[in-house]
Amino acid sequence: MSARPLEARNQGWGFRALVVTLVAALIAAASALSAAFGTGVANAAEGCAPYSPLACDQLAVALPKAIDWSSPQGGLGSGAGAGGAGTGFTLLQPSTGGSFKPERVAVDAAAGTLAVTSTAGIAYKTPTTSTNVNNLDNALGVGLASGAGRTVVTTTLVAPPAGTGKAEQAGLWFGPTEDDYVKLGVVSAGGGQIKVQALRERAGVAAPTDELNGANFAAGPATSP
Ligand SMILES: [Ca+2]
Repeated sequence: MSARPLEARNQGWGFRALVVTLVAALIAAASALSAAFGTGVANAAEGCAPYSPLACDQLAVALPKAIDWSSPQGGLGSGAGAGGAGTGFTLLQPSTGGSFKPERVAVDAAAGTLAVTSTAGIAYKTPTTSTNVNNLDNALGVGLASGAGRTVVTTTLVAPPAGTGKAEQAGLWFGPTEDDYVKLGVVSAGGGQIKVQALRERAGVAAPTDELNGANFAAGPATSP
């Protein structure tokens, strides 16, 4: 899964701004992630835990903010050891069981894309109400300055794969924690199809009424949901 330029801008009303990101997640009942809460953002001894290995004063970005991967972006590095090109993102959604895995994030400057190879993790619900959850890796984001204003965030998903129908997904998230956020993404629906889904979680609760799903449609390079 990859994405082309991501942009956020403030339109003048709304949220006490928090974070937004490209996310890629996979629910896979068979493979529980080890809860390695010890790398990257989870290390309270460095950076701005639990949000980022970067210093706290490096998290917020000025609006309008556009991330264009065809040019150097700074922020969290990609590739093994985070030694590759900057992703443009400065933080990650704090995760109980997930972490920053830069070796699964790649910047393609020629294509102007960011590719995230997902793992079996998702922020959906909590371990007390579901299984294999609150373990999302690489939920990249940036900090937005708090204040009045409606924030608009856009991105382009390039050729979302069909997945296996186990809720593999990518898109945008916005919120302070893994238990309080809204997200908009493309989700694997099985049978070679995908769907657009909007979902909100409040205090760890994502009820059926907190979820909107579009009609299924065929995945593939020509898809433009
Ligand atoms: Ca959650």
